[in-house]
Amino acid sequence: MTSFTDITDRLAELAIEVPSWAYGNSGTRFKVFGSAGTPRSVEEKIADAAQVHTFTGLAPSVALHIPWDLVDDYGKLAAYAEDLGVRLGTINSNTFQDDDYKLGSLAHHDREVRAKAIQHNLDCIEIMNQTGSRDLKIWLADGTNYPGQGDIRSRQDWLAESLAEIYSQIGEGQRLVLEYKFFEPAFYHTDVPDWGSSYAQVSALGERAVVCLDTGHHAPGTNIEFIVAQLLRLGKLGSFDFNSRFYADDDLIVGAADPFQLFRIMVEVIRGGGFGAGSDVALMLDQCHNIEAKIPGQIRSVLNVQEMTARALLLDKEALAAAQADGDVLLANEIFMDAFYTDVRRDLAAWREERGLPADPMRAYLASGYQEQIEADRVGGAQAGWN
Ligand code: PSV
Ligand code: MN
Repeated sequence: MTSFTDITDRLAELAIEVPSWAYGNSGTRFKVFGSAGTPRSVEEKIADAAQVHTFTGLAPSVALHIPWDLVDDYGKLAAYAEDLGVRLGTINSNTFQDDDYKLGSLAHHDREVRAKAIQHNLDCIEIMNQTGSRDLKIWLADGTNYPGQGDIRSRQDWLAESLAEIYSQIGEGQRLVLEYKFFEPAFYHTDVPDWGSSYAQVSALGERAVVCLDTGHHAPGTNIEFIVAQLLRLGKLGSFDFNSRFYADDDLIVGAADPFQLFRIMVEVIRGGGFGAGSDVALMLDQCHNIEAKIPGQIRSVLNVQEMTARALLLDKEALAAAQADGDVLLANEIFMDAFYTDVRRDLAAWREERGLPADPMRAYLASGYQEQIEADRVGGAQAGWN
């Protein structure tokens, strides 16, 4: 049996990257609701992200999205973040918001549009050089809506060429991370729809190109933990974009829709060496809070990941391996479920207190006065959002 005291050191290795866009007004294709205290600048987004780390100790870095997080001086921004106790993480490029990208970006049929999208990614690498970020994350809205609309095979070749140009500028300690999504905004075909397509593209590039798995980007019923196991086996799982989905790319709080799925994913992450200090797998959130409070929404998210990680660490691997070797189907399942059903909340509260963190980060944040302060201070100006 594995007990909570056996896993405390490993738990301390958990680090989750939060997305800058979770603090701004973002969310759905429909109404994006404003809220009091929403950041008006990149600095204010980072200040909010730093609160999540202060109260949980779980979120030491913030991912940026370019151009949403454009500033003149990234060295200064990195220093500002450091003063608040966090660092700048993954740089997400964005080739889906300009009119030029209507029919695609890196996989577009027109070389000029591809060149523009490539240049944007090279600009992002320049930002990474200034922020000290390791990862350039590329997600493409590229695809088509109607059969016959585009040459789906040539688009793979164009995409490969574009990615190779970007990859040639990826520095020694940097990585190109390619995210996949099976539909939306393109509805007939997507140029990087699934892990296999992403894997094929990044494998052709080289060692420092890896796959990003966004949990919301799969068809209902997909066995995501199998994909995790497979990519870890192949050494190509670069990062996660964690969120919850009921239907499609819902961008809800991770662990909210299906905590059991999050548990199963974390079991495979740990099993495959993707967790902890020695691992290169980045655990990021990619969420939007449209109706819920944003900072508490992020706090709840990282706590959910922590809870399911603790349960996954509690899995009695030896007993499970023995039951599997015996072909004991029901015992193996029982051992697996025992770990999932273990309520770790009280142990985690005590574990936090031992480390000088609040036992209940949600309540501690709400009592801190930060929310009231930003609601009073941030009146006027344009609230940050998708643009
Ligand atoms: C696309 O749906 C995505 O998951 C990508 O990661 C983007 O960078 C992010 O959402 C924000 O639009
Ligand atoms: Mn994503």
